[in-house]
Amino acid sequence: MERGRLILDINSMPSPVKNHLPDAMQDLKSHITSYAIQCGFDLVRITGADEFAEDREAALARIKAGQMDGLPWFTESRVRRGADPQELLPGARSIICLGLSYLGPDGTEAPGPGKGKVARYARVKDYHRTMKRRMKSFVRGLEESLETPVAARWYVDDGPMLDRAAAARSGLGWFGKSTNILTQSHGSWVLLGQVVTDLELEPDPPLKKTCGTCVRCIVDCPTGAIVAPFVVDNARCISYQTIENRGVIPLEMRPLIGDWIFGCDICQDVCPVNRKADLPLQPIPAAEAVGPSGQLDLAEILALTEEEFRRRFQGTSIMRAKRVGLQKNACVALGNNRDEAGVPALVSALETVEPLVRGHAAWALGQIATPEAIKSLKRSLKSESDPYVQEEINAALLESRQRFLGKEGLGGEPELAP
Ligand code: B12
Ligand code: SF4
Ligand code: SF4
Repeated sequence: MERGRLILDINSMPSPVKNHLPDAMQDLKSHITSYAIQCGFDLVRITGADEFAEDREAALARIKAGQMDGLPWFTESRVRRGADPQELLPGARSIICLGLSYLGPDGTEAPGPGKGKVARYARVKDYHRTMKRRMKSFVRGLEESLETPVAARWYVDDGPMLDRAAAARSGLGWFGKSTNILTQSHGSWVLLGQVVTDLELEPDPPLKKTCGTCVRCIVDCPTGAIVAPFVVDNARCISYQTIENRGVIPLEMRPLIGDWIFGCDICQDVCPVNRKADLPLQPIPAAEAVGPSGQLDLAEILALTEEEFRRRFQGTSIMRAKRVGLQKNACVALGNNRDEAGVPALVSALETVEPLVRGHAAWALGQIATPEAIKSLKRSLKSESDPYVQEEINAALLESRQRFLGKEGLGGEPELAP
């Protein structure tokens, strides 16, 4: 897109804007707000283009404390750049902060047997694409209505911008203790984007709202990831472990992950502000491969080839975890379900090419600990050559022995053929 500068001179303004202008800035702002809603956003607020100094310091402190460990791309230089809108768009004057709700009518029901749960935001089509498309047509439409090029850059999640900091300063919402941005109308079920522009717009004030004395999210987070109000330790968060972690899920985290196989919504599901959340006006289309209740069949996930995985999840946020990640998560969920019906799928997973999937399948079999599960672990130990997987199998056998003894009293180990 051609970039330019808009000089806000009322006399030179095009008639569509000038005509209904008692006050130029106010009118331009309401034009922008209503047009953003028309382009498919639920919330629109404006903030200035000055630095996010406090947020930068908070983010740098989080990195230093090791609380962003595991995200190698979340670097100090990225934070410094993202916290300074002038770095993102030289000459920036305003940031148009946008919120798009992804709340669906179906929600929190516990998955049936053999099923794993996907966080709500991934039950709709990849929001990056939807929001960027809507933002692009928003900026193009603005240029047309203002009859001048508008210098603008837009961000959703994957850019250096501190999305929540911009949303909070613009009054789009306020920081909840879970670190999620809460909004009055849509709760925290909003995805955030920003258009950084050289348009001079009147900033909105931040909201005066806070969480008050509530600590529900901190208490109910199963992993203790919200280590203090407004501080999430990335590595303890189920969302990180099931989406971003490219390696082994730490042993101590696995039982805490429950049946989440992509993301986690617990700190949002328990939040009282979310009880009154409105549904979106123009919803993001559903991700049919996931379904509105976000329940996926774990055995089916384990059986997917690379090509089948792509075909099924292309265009959804699930792609972020990659096939191996999703299969690793499916193993953990099956292990936590302790559902004997999951054993055949896990036994097949013990033979897959990827050591990470084999290792997590071994762990799950050790949790289920039926004679068939133990037998398959013993059998695969004989042929396994990867030291990491061998370690997982040995640990699983130890665990399964303890579980079996727990189940059967002191009756000894099951009779197992080698
Ligand atoms: C890295 C990241 C993650 C990481 C780390 C999360 C984290 N809390 O930092 C992981 C993978 C765990 C993650 C998980 C999730 N994420 Co995420 N994630 C991001 C990303 C890319 C960067 C976040 C970041 O800058 N973190 C750094 C820390 C320092 O920032 P922060 O936690 O917001 O901390 C601020 C406050 O604590 C505040 N602060 C500090 N002290 C104090 C004190 C007081 C009194 C106050 C008021 C504030 C305050 O200052 C800090 C800096 O602004 C953003 C997109 C982006 N580009 O911004 C999405 C983003 C934050 N994620 C998002 C979502 C939807 C999620 C999940 C809900 C997904 C899911 N269902 O699984 C979970 C929620 C988990 C949680 N409780 O945070 C949305 C959040 C939307 C919203 N309404 O808030 C974002 C904005 C993406 C988007 N564009 O919509 N995410
Ligand atoms: S997303 Fe889940 S694990 Fe992460 S902070 Fe929220 S409740 Fe805790
Ligand atoms: S659960 Fe309570 S403390 Fe946590 S974000 Fe919601 S209102 Fe704030």
